Order: sequence, then C-alpha cells, then structure tokens
Amino acid sequence: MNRENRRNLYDTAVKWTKEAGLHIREKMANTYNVDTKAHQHDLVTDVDRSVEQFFRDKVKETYPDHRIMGEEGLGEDVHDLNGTVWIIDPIDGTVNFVHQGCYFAVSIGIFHDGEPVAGVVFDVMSDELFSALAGEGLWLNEQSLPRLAEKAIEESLLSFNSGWLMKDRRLEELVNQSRGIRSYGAAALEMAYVACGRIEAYISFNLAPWDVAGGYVLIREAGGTVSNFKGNPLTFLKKDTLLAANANVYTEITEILDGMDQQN
Ligand code: 2AM
Ligand code: CA
Ligand code: CA
Ligand code: CA
Repeated sequence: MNRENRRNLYDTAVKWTKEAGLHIREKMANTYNVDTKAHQHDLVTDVDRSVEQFFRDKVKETYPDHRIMGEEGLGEDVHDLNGTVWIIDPIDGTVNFVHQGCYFAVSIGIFHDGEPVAGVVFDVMSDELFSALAGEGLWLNEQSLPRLAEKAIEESLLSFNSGWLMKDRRLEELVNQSRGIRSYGAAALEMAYVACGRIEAYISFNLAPWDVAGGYVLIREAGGTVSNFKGNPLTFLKKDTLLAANANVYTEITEILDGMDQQN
C-alpha cells in the first residue's frame, strides 16, 4: 500500500470514528438494551452492536476487499492478517459506558499484510481523539504528540485492574516501586494514555485483538513497547496477556517480574 493510500485510509478511519461518536451520543439520549455476556463483569448493549454495524457497512461499501474483525462478531471470521484488516472495538469499556456514561472509547486498528497502518482511539465523552498513522506520527485531536521521554519506575504511574493484583502477587512489587496505580476499565483508553505519557504502563492478563489493536499502533508510534508477558509480539489473532509501556519502564517492569519469579 503506497503512502497516499495509507494516508487516505487513516483520514477515513478518523472521519468514521467521529461519526460513530456522534451516533453513540444520540443513542445515549434514548434507552438502550443491556445484556450480560460471559459473566457479570461482561456487558453488551444495542449501542455496541450498532456501532460495529456502522463500521461494517461503511467498510464494505467503500473498501469491499477489506476484512473486519470486531468484538460483536458482525465482521468476518478472521484467522490471518493478509490484505487489509480493520480490527474494531465499537465500545471499549462497556461497563463504564453503562454505569458511568463516560470513560469508554471507540477503537480501530488497521493492518495491511500484518503491518500496522493506522490506529484511532476516541474517548467520545471527553472528545479526545488519539490517532496514529504508522511512520508519520501520533496526534491528540489536532495536536501532534512527541515521542515518549525516558522515565524511571519511581516516577511512573502504572495501570492494571485490582482483579489482576489478586491473581498474581508479583504485581504488589509494582505497587511498591511505582509512583501509583490507576485503573480506568477501558483497555484502549489505557493504551492511549501510555502513548501520550499520562501513564507509563498498562498491564492486563486477558485481552482480545480488538481491545489492543488501535492502542498498539498509537504506542508503537510514540516509541513505546508492547508485548505479551513472555515478551513475544502480539499476533492480533487470539486473546493474550499484555504489557504495554514506555520503553525503559517496560524494561524495568520485566526485570522486577523476572526477579520475583527467581525468588519463588
Ligand atoms: P470491553 O469493554 O470492550 O468488553 C475492562 O477492564 C477492559 O477489559 C475493557 O477494555 C474491556 O473491553 C476488556 N475486556 C476484555 N475481555 C473482557 C471480558 N471478558 N469482560 C469484561 N471486560 C473485558
Ligand atoms: Ca465486551
Ligand atoms: Ca474492549
Ligand atoms: Ca467492546
């Protein structure tokens, strides 16, 4: 894909994501249906489905040869990243959306033959749109963002949810050594915050490709590091663990976690 096509694809993804944001605001003004999925932490609404449908219709109409992998399953069953693939989370942070009416995002990651092209994460209620065009830069709304500066863990804010702390006590050491822990309940937003330097790392034990695809493109463009807990690159084809961080904080975190492993 040439540079002009990549730029056009990025511009289109940003435009549609803004439209999706307006659509969500309209839907929020009315009642919508909420269902539980796998367990009580896991909700889905009519709005999640209609936003995914919106992207599916737009992509199919404009780029019939592109494929879509979306959380709500309205796209294709995608088992490889050949050609152009849109990885879509129509609403990331559905529990926040339902309970708080804020702190949720639309997340889009576009890949071509496995390489990132564009990432868009839109915090609809705060009107913050984080976007990246691979190799060309990273923006918060119209403002270009710099690459991340080096930070020590002592001056870093980290983000993970409390359930993970109960599951893996090694995280206690990160609580001790960092400046503080935050937990926002929306993976795509937390990755966007790593990319713009509001927090230095985001950790999760179980995320799907649509949770991480948009944020991955942002963090990569910011010069941060993203992998699973084993240090392997994400495949965007299955659920996985995630360590997404400012590059040198990433190294410090892996040293702390590996050091704890050796003590056990
Ligand atoms: P979602 O809102 O799109 O489902 C919550 O801590 C974060 O984890 C959200 O980004 C949420 O995305 C994601 N997540 C991934 N799998 C989940 C699950 N099974 N239940 C709840 N949240 C999940
Ligand atoms: Ca969900
Ligand atoms: Ca999600
Ligand atoms: Ca979702």
